Amino acid sequence: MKTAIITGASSGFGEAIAKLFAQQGFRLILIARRLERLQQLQQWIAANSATEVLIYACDVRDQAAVDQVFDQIPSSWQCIDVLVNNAGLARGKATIQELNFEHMHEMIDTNVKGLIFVTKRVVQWMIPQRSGMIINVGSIAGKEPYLGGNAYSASKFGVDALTKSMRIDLLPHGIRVGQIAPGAANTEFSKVRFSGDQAVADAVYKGFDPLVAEDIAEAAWFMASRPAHVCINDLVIMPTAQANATTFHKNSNP
Ligand code: NDP
Ligand code: 8X3
Repeated sequence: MKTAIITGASSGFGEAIAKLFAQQGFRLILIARRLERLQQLQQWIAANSATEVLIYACDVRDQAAVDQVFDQIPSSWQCIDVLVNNAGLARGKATIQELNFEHMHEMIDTNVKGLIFVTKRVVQWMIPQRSGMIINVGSIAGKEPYLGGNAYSASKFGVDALTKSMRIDLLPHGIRVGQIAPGAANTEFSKVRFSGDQAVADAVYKGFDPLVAEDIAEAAWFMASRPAHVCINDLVIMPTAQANATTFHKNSNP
């Protein structure tokens, strides 16, 4: 049985990826801060698949907490086929002159450092087995900057760079590294970005059909189900109504 680790599994892309991978027969190690959400997901998976799930409440920004999680994972679970580095967030959309430094730290610490903390532990297990796949969730914001994107964009340009760099580092070890870079997707992302303001979050997706979490889960599954000699390096996935980071075709009478 194959094993995947998914970070940020308590909502959005991570939750949808967990459900799809479970239905495809993967056993799962799921990480996020909200334990209750992970427990609900564990129950859903138990009811809808025959696979096993381990859940760990962990803030990926906290290196010691990440190490504690990996120290607890039973040895029979340490053969990891797929790591999905999905945990991440944006906070605010202020210009650089207005940027809140707490927001900046949270984005860089989660999206860049957290990804590195988790990856460093997982590759210690993948290298001896001479196989494994890492899927990093980047963003269109990691391809093109936009007004007020500054620190979030920097973090996702960082994910783009890490993806390319890790692929070089891990090449001699037979480990595949790829990225999914989505455009606008209606998850909890905007609610988190705009401090829980649901009306502002809903307005982001008004007038067009955004991506949904399942679109990204299907892309992750496509990457993970390629034969061993194929590595999907990068998938930029947009809603049909979004041409690039800033150009949308919106219905003016939604
Ligand atoms: P959600 O807010 O729905 O999910 C984010 C997930 O990340 C949650 O499970 C959250 O769990 C977890 N997370 C956040 N911070 C931490 C942390 N410090 N430690 C552990 N887990 C954490 O948003 P999405 O599903 O949309 O976001 C997933 C990824 O996709 C992010 O990296 C995001 O930047 C990226 N993305 C999103 C796009 C979109 O438009 N939605 C487009 C492009 C990229 P918890 O709060 O329980 O810790
Ligand atoms: C999330 C998409 O365009 O809001 O990464 O940055 S965007």
